[in-house]
Amino acid sequence: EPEVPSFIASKVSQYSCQRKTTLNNYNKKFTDAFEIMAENYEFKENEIFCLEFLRAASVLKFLPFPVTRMKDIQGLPCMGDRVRDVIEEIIEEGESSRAKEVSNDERYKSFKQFTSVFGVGVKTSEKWYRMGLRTLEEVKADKTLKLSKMQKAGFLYYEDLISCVSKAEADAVSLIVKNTVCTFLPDALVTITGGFRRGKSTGHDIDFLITNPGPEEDDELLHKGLLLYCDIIESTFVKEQLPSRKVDAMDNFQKCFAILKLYQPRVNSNSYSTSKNFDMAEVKDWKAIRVDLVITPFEQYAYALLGWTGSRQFGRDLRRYATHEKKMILDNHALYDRRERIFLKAGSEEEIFTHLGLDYVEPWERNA
Ligand code: DCP
Ligand code: MG
Repeated sequence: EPEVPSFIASKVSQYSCQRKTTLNNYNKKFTDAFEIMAENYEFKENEIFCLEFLRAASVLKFLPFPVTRMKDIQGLPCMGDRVRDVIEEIIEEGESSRAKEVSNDERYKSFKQFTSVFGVGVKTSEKWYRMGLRTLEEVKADKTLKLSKMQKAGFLYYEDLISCVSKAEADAVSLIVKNTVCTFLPDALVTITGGFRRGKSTGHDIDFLITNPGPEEDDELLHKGLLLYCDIIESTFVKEQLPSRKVDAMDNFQKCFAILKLYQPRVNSNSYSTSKNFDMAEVKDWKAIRVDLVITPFEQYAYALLGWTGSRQFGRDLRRYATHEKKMILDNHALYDRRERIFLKAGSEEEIFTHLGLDYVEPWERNA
């Protein structure tokens, strides 16, 4: 007695770019456990095991029903032994002892704290952990540490940055960014990407893609005002270079990992403002918000939009699909057909899916 008659497990693709995954997750208790396991493997730099759990999480996010028996996952892709053990225990015991062990593990807890700071990744966490540091208080107290500019900003605005960005805040920032960009480049296109474009109601940051249609490129834009903290990474894109084959490659766009100062509406006012309210100077009337600004040449816009909309897992699977099923190489700049030895141009995301022989997947169906 299958709960959804049209659902056939053996027809589920191993690639999330061939599945439609909305934010409606019936299997959160499983996927939360998988994500803890994956994160722990990421902290141990074990990419294979990390991806195994992320792929399994992505398959269960796609299922149109909650898993209640082992029979429910029969025939599904990405259900290896390690994954099945976790599922089985959650079905029987209500929770996973492995995931629980991990979340109480000293190393995991320290890495989780360290990487919650803007500018701190696995490498820095590893270094701090080896030095015997375990908590952020210990890191802050250690005056011998040489923090990067990014990490200093991360500590300075820590409380604001760990509190989620709401959709309302994203919309407010979007207006500010659009207005500011338009004063420099009146024809520029500014698009919110990342989780908000996929329909999420909160995020850890706001991602923007900026392009200027027409011949001239503008690399001046990011070098002007508005930002509390901004680390500008210059474009390193070289024309005609082959797309990167790395699973999680950084792209070469000019970009800026910024912290924006968003003034909160005053009492009795419902509008956001970027100008300081001097009469309320004693209360903090702003919130620090993480913003990624990515500048792309117009002809790469569709590829950049697809890449920056994510989800991360959806992007990984698109690239894996291109490589293994199509003998093509995809990254955030371009799609290269290795058989024909040509770059495939695209003016929209739909065209990229068509080049890859895939059915179009809407942004809100890419929550893999
Ligand atoms: N991305 C990318 N290259 C990078 C960084 C990110 O292609 N160097 C892509 C993958 C992500 C998307 O951009 O899905 C946005 O990155 P985020 O880390 O902001 O992820 P989300 O927006 O999906 O999540 P959150 O809601 O936590 O911000
Ligand atoms: Mg984001």
